[in-house]
Amino acid sequence: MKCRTCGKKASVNMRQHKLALCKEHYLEWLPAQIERFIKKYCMFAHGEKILVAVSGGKDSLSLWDILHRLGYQADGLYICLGIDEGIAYSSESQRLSERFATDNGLKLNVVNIQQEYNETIPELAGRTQRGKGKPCSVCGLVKRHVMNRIARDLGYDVLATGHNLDDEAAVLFGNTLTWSGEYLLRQGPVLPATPGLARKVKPLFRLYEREMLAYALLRGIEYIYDECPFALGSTSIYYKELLNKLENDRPGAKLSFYLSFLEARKKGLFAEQEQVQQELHPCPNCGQPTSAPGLCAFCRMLPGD
Ligand code: Q46
Ligand code: ZN
Ligand code: ZN
Repeated sequence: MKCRTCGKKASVNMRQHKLALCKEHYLEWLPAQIERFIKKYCMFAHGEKILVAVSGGKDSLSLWDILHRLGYQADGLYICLGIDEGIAYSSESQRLSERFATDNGLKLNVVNIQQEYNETIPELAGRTQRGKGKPCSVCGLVKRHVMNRIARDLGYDVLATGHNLDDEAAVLFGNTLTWSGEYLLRQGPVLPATPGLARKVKPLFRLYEREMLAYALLRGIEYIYDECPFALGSTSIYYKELLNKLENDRPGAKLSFYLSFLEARKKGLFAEQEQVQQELHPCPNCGQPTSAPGLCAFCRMLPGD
């Protein structure tokens, strides 16, 4: 396989795009693609302050690297969840995130859940009904809350996460299996700002996981290889495997599944739902919007005085 641009030996072959590129041209092509999507989907402009949620994994660190290379003002946010599980998952991912920031002269905000809320994620999950069995639901709630809080308190215009196409297609597949209209309505590459909440964007949503892996490896980004130990056996991994089988037989199937969803929604597939959106009011404790009467789900979960 030869690079389409220069004819040298290709390092990355993308069957879904019928495109092969050498290292040098791949490292130019991928950020250019992302820049195109940022503009096409009106994610953010050059003067805006961006907060990138980094986990120490290949996607979020690569996203940060790309935004920096494209000349955007992007700071990082690392949330230390206190997950150890015998592989020092949180401390290792924090070390790699901090190292990436130092090596590139970037600003990283760090929030330690145990220091701020007195309990690690596994401890919080163990104590609450929501965390029964697996800590992921509690973890997701805490991460959303902290990301919103930091974006609001430190004056960021937009919050960017490293979700790639494989992540997004798996969530879409899950929501489609149950026809969860409310979730389908909200799922997308851009969630506009609402009172109390910053705009949320996913600049990698059209990039395959394999493409992001190739970018991280070719750029020499040091990232945490291990997945969070609690991700093992999750339904989203199962859906990713199913979609990979489909993609293998029909290159491009994953991308077209996701893009045709966005197209169908634009044409009004979920229009009726839109009118029955819930009323939101600010939580009396933290000020973030909630549909619950009284305290929001996050504040209700915290230990009482
Ligand atoms: S970090 Fe948290 Fe994930 Fe680990 S506990 Fe579950 S939700 S799997 S992205
Ligand atoms: Zn080339
Ligand atoms: Zn609250």
